[in-house]
Amino acid sequence: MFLSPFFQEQRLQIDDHLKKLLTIPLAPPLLAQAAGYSLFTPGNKRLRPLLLLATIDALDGDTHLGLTAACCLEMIHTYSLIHDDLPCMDDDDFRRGKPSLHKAFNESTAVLAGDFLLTYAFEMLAQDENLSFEQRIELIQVLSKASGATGLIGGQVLDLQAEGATLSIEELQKIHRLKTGALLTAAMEMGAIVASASPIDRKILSAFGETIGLAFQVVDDLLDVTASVAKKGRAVSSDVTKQKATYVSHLGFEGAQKAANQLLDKALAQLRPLSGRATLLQEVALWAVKRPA
Ligand code: GRG
Repeated sequence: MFLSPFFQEQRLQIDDHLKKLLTIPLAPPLLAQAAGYSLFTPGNKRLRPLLLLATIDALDGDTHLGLTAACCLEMIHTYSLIHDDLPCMDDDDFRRGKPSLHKAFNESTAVLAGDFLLTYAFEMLAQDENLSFEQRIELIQVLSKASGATGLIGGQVLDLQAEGATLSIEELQKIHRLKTGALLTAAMEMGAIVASASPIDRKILSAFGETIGLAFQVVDDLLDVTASVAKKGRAVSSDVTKQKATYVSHLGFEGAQKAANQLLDKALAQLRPLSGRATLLQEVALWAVKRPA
C-alpha cells in the first residue's frame, strides 16, 4: 500500500499480533473464526493501526509499545464495518470483494462477532502491560470517545437518519467527521499517548488526523464514482443508488478532486512544525489522496 518498508514490516507485525490476541483458549471457536474472517480479509488497508504506529515513529517512540493499541483500534474499525453491513444498517452483501460476515456466517454470528471485537478491544487495552496505568486509561478514554455518541456511533445514527434527505455540505462533513474522522484522529492521539508526546505535538498530530479523515472521505466518494465507471461503464455509483449525499454530489467530480488536493496541502502544512520527523505521516497523507481504487 505505501512505499516505505516500515509499513510492510508493521503490517506483518499487526497481523501476527492480532492472531495472538485472537487466541482465547476458553472462548467458543466460532467467535474467533467469525471475527478472524473480517479482521484478515485480504484487501484491508490497516490504515488506522499504521497511522498510530507511524505517529509513534514520528515522535521517536518505540513502535512495539503501540502494537496492542494499534490492534485494538483495528478491532473497533472492523466491528464497525461488520455492523454497518448488516441488513438493519447499510445492508451490504459484500465487503472487500468477499461476502460480508453475515452472509459468510449468519446474522446473529455477525452481531456477536462485532460485539466481541468492540468489547475485547477495551479488555486488551486495559491489560496492556507494556504501558503505564495512566497511559492505558488515557487510551481507553480516547478510543471510547471516538467510538461513541460523539464519534463513530453518533455518525452512524446521523447517517442512517439522513438517508434520502438533502444534506448541506456542513451536515455531510459532520457525519464524516464522526464516522471517518473520529477513528483517524484517535489513531494519532493514541500514538501520541504511547510515545508520551508533548501537548503541542499532540495537538498538531490530532489536527492532521482530522484533515486526513476529511481527505480520505472525499477520495472515497470520488473512488465510488470511478470504480462504478470502471465496472459498469457508467457513473451509477453505490452512493447514487442509495441516494446518499456525497462530496461529488455537492461539489461535482472536479470540485471534489480540487477539495481533496487542498486538504492534502493543508495536511502536509500541518506536519511542518514537526520539522522532518514526520516523513511516514507525509507518505500516508499522499496515499490517502492519490490512492488507486
Ligand atoms: C456500525 C457503529 C457503526 C458504525 C459504522 C465505519 C462505518 C460506521 C461505516 C462504514 C461505511 C463507510 C464508508 C464509512 C466511512 C469510513 C470508511 C471509509 C471506512 C472504510 O475504511 P477503510 O477503507 O477500510 O480503511 P478497510 O477495508 O481498508 O479496512
